[in-house]
Amino acid sequence: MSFRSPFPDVDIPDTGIYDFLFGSITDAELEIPVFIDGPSGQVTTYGQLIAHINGVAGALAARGVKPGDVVALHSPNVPAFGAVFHGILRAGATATTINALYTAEDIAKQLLDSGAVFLFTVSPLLPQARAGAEQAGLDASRIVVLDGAEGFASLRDLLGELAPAPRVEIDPAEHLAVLPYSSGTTGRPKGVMLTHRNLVANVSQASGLLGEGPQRILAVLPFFHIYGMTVLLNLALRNRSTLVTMPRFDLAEFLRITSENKCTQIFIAPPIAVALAKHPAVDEVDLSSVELVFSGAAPLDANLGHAVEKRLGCIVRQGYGMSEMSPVSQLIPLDRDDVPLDSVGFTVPNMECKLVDPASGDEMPVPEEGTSEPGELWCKGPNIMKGYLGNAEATAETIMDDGFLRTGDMATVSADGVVTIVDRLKELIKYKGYQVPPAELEALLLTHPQIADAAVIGVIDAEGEEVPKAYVVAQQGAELTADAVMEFVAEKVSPHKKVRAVEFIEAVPKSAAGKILRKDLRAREAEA
Ligand code: AYL
Repeated sequence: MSFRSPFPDVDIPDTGIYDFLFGSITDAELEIPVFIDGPSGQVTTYGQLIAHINGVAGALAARGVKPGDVVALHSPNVPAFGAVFHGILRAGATATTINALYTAEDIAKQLLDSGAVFLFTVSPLLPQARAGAEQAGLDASRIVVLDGAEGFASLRDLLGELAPAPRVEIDPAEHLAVLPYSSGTTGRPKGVMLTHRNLVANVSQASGLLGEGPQRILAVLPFFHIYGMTVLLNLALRNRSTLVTMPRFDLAEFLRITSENKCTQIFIAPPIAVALAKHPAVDEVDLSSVELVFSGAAPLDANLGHAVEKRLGCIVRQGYGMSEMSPVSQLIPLDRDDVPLDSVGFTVPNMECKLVDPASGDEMPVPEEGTSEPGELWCKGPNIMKGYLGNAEATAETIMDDGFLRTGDMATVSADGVVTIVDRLKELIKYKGYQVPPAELEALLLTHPQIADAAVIGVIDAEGEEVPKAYVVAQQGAELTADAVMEFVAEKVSPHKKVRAVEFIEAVPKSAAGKILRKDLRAREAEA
């Protein structure tokens, strides 16, 4: 038995994302600030943004980039991100956004897998971007450094060419707009194929529930991740809101920038809620402008959320989703004070969901009163990805023939449609809201000469945060310490993927087919 969104369907315009966001912009709106660079205070207006988007699209077209090509964007949150991101899409190309924390190896993997023909980066990230491009065989002449660097084209160079944006035909339902990477329910990161329609749909589905624009929004969550891309960037652009960008999180800067710019909305992942609820520095700034703190990407503790509401005098809301759903499938609407904060609220319009018993594969009943038993959440709607790039097998395991996507998360639903995420079925680990695929760490651990076997799961540390933990089987006679294992990994991975706990075991529990029995490790953890 499935359940639909309790809200009426919304209209999803049949256009590309550029026309959707800017097609009906008025002269007055062109003067509105779209970006304020947090650290410097520099302002970009909607008019300037649109000119830059078209300039980037023209410069890419002049360099031979055509519809169907993939262009990589590797940058923290700076105002230029918006111009380049939408410039790539305006040229008919597909943007693959690369995590700004990535190592050269991670960058090379994504460039190769996506087949990117150009790479946009920023000067502080140039060393790893260059090394990654070299490993992937991407020539240095195909790297653009937004803020400029000796020997590389800059954004200013591209815009100076004044090349007109090309005329491209976009079939919204087929044309790939973005290719973020996600490990999904199992394995290594895969390219998530999101079409123009997926992006237009998800902004349309979420916007009615997130209040009226325009707002002044603190944009510290990265635009390269789907949360920042849809819920911050595109939703704000659609509402003619102003985004105050921060390239990295630093509590003092975050508080100063929020306060000085009188931000009305802050989008965060749960670790920032901890700081907002507990850190003494919060009392030293005036945050009275803040009306909403919105948390997503990992479970928010309800008490923590209420502590933030009380301390800031604002409302706290939560959303849930996945890169594969563009990403939002559930959220707590701004105007609903009656929805428990440990739930993820209601299914967004135009979506249908069901709970499936993971043991039997049977669909579970939706209760007429009270709350259901937990089941795996499956979702269907216009925001569901087209599939994983070049991976029909993983696509088929994730999207069923009838269009439902398996989330790999366990949820309950109440009679009035409130969804609560209660557990994670899939192997994915979330560290501060970032994805950590255990398969990647396990493969890396196995390259250590003194490690015979290894398995990685997420565990909750003393601060209540999920962290990657490795169970390691040492080679016979090896003298291996937990610190040595953690150091070995730390040298080779992006900071969010570090192994933060190690336990030595006799053997990794495995099924007859050789699959790691993560649930046995979780049970072992629960007993400890
Ligand atoms: P990905 N509670 C519990 N788990 C969550 C939540 C939440 N509120 N949000 C995301 N997850 C987990 O692709 C869950 O396991 O996208 C899910 O399958 O990086 C996985 O993260 C997806 O990870 C919003 C705001 C969605 C943000 C997002 C983030 C999407 C993160 C909707 O309104």
